[in-house]
Amino acid sequence: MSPKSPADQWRELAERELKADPKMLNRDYGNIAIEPVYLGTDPDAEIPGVEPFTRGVRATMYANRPWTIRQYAGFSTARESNSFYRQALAGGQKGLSVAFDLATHRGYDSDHPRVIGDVGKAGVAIDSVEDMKILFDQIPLDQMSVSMTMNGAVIPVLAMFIVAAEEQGVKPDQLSGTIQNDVLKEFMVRNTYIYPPEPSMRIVGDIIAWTAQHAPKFNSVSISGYHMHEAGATAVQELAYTLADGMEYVRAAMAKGLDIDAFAPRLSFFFGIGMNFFLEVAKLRAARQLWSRIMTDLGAKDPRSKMLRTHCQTSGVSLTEQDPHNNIVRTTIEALAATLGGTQSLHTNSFDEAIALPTEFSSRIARNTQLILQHESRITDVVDPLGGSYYVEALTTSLVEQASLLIDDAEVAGGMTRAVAEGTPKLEIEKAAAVRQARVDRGEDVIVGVNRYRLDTEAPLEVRDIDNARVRAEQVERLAEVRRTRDDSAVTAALDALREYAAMDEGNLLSAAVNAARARATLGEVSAAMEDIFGRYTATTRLISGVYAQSYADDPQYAELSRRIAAFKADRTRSPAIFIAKMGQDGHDRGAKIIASAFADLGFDVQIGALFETAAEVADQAGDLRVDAIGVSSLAAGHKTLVPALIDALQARGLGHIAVIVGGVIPEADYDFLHEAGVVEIFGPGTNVLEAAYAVLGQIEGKLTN
Ligand code: 2CP
Repeated sequence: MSPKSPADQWRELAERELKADPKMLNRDYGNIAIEPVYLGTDPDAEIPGVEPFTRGVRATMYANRPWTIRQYAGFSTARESNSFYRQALAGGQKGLSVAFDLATHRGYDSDHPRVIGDVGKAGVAIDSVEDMKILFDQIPLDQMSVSMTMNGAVIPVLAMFIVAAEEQGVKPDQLSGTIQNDVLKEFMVRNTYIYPPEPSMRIVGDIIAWTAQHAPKFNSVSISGYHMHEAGATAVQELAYTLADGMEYVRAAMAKGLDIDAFAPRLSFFFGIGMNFFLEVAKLRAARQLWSRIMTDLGAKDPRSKMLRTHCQTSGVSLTEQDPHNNIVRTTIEALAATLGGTQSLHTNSFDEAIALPTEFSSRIARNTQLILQHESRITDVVDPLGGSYYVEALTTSLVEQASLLIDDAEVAGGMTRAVAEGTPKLEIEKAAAVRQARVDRGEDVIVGVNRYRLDTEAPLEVRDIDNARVRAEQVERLAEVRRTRDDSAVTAALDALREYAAMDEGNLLSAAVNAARARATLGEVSAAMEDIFGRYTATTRLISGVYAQSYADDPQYAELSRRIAAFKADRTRSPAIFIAKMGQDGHDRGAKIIASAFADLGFDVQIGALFETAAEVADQAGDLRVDAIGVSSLAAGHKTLVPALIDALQARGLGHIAVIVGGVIPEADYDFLHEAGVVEIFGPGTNVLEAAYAVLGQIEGKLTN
């Protein structure tokens, strides 16, 4: 019997997916007939829906079912987020994706003193099942697929979701959706970990085991390269470290005695999509090819275990504060790359997201970007339309080769848990980020409206502002109500059981947390019970050096600034000293790291603080270190609460002479407020590092001569 032709193989698969004649997918553009797939003439050519899935995990892809429009959103209270979700669903969104605030991510209830600036700011505040029920009010959880971006406090959040569904009458096996649950990249780039790497890996394994048994339609992990991309990773690094993380989760689950094919079909992925159009298309194709091979090597037999299904998000770092409507164009290009790359689900950024949380207007445009691609552009008519392009295929092969080498390195180093604990991938990504920043600052990489074609004056942009004090007051009140009306002895018993599971290293932590959530234990209490046993992780901060000095070796402005700093040092027998601070639960540290290493290369004496500090802690350290300036990096909207608190703390310690500088995502509408509070310089996104260094030196010299 002769082997089946590619066309026959494809038709057989397509019939199964469609449950009908695939000819119904044939379309025409007038006299031009369009087939649902183009397979070429090579009998060995790859077929969509067939291992290694380079051309897509489904034979019919979008010609049968387009990707899920899944916008990541959440802010303020559960009630306000719920109303936003329902509006978005009415406007054409297909799946939900919940953004939690940073207090929730880091396992703190809204009334905890460390989270004063964070409650409700960069996501929705969730303290108990009662909040979770409000979040999904009138959203039937047996029908809506819900993604939740949660890693640190993943156990209480998933437990509360399960109980909220239960109280809607929905059983776990009816739930569809995804939990991010990808802790390794938290240690590398995203920083919303709570516990040290090893117990964190146990949590990942327990969730995979629980969902495989009780919630088989729920995706147990969203193995994420997105945050590496955002932190400045190259496409090869993003691919390699993400897939290597995936291998680690597979091994962790297998170590629990699970059969690989029992859980692997519900591992999912998440990539960032930037502006290098064809490279990004090839990245998704390479990811699928690599994963299929990796899973075969790890022993998977079921083809579904080898399918890399992914969500994508257009790149946040590619958005600019300057001339922000250009971001609509950038997002469209990136969305096109994600979909031509074959993503299953997509978030398109709103044009104002470099500055603040999206408004209703900007989120509508972002959603419509996808609706227009699905309904008007006709890109969904044909499966993998770029397959067979000489260029795209060559890029795919190169990415596969390069990423394989890096994966091998991680394996030789003992796997990603160890590599992450040692900090090597993090440092490599930071190096790549610094190189990229230097290229932008020098104008070698052009960014329209930022380092070229910049407007003289920018029109003001209306942005969403969250009244953090109001949200916090509401949350604190509801927490008090929950604590008043529950049976405390049931809560204590459930938390003791959880602690025991944690200590014994047996029993499933999620199942214990579900009991605690039913009893109305709060998120902070569930999290703290595990912290009692596991401890809380503190990262050590390491700085790269030399990247800026090297990139600017021939730059006269750089040389001039270095000279001025050397003169400062000669005059005062010390260097100008700056402390780079991250306050609140905002773990975005790419900008802080870039500034710290660039300033250090220039000759500043740079100290970088730990993540998650309070204003008082920063003031104490700045005093002890006798710095001239503090550079506050703020990317999670806490600046209006935390910066005035820092200035008060400095004054109270007699340190009012220290210049306070703020950088990061600061809406221009807040500049006056911050200046009035005493801030001397503000650097928004897109600031040239060299210009910032000149300004800071000027401020320090000014303070010292006055
Ligand atoms: C799909 N289906 C098809 C076809 N295409 N059936 C027949 N023919 C086709 N052509 C079926 C699928 O098999 C599936 O059913 C169902 O339709 C849904 O499709 P899907 O492709 O699985 O899409 P999905 O349900 O949307 O799931 C996509 C992912 C999932 C990627 C697998 O993990 C996901 O939604 N992830 C989203 C993650 C997310 O939103 N993250 C937010 C990050 P079955 O299921 O029965 O097979 S924002 C984070 C921020 C930035 C942060 O982290 O800080």
